Amino acid sequence: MGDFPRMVALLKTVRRVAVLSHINPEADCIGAALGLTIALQEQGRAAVAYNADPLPRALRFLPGAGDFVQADRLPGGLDCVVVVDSGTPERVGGLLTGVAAPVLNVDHHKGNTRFGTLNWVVPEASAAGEMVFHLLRALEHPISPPVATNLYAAVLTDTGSFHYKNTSPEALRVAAALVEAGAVPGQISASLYAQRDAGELRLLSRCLTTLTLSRDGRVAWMEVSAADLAEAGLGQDALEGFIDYPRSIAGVEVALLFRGLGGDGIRVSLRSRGRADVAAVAATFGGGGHHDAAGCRVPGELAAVRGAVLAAVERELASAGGGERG
Ligand SMILES: [Mn+2]
Repeated sequence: MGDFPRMVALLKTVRRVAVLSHINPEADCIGAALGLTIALQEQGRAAVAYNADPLPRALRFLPGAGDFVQADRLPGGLDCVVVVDSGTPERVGGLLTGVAAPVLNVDHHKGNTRFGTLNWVVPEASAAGEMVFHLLRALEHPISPPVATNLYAAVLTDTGSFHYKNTSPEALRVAAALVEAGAVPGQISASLYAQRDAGELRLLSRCLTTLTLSRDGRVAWMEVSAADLAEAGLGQDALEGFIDYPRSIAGVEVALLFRGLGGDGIRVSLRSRGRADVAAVAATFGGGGHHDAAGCRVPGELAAVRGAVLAAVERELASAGGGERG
């Protein structure tokens, strides 16, 4: 439980609240942040969702997205700052710099550094959105359809559409309660997963030609260069879901996507199908995430980065045991 009761008590008293989520935002952190922001607004608080990065185009359908603020610094005079889905203060960019108000840390990353004034960290939670649901229940705040839509999008995406191991009974109970509160699963899934640009699929077809498997078939990876993205006229969020293809191959235990950042190193996304802890692999390169889904940014050229990361994946698979080569 940690500081949960004190967090609830504090949230009942505050007026001006900033709700922060992590850089390179995705639907869990944005859904959790917008859901909480809207609920606080419904209670008459002056709540605003801030992020150091822009809102991905694909998430603009979420209720409250129009009031989302991209900023480098927070305004003064805040009563509290809530940070969702972020394991370290650096994850919110520079937004916590110079903040005097109490910081409420609401997160489900196992490695969370408990950087808040009050910390509520639940690694078993499927999504930050699931945690915000429980927070609103504790605040006795009835969940409105706009809030339910945001929190459902958060749970849906962080469980990989209820495919991943974190699809717990609790995740499904919360999802059911959110549907009862007005979230419409078909509409939300269509908004998240059926709004692709044809250019994204052309980029995917190109990316699939780089698909490579390790000799034992347990590791599969694909690559995309900054030039590929630029040529397609697409941003990083065009790559959403690409990693599901190598991950879907029978026998694959770890899937990776290497993306060139044009002189800024290589961004590596990692997915495990259960045995390997890819968060541990990402952590050795300064990244983070969850047991089954993690990422890191590694300086250097693609070939060198790929070699180093694949070696670390092999070590992790070896130490995880249970396989033929255990
Ligand atoms: Mn999350």
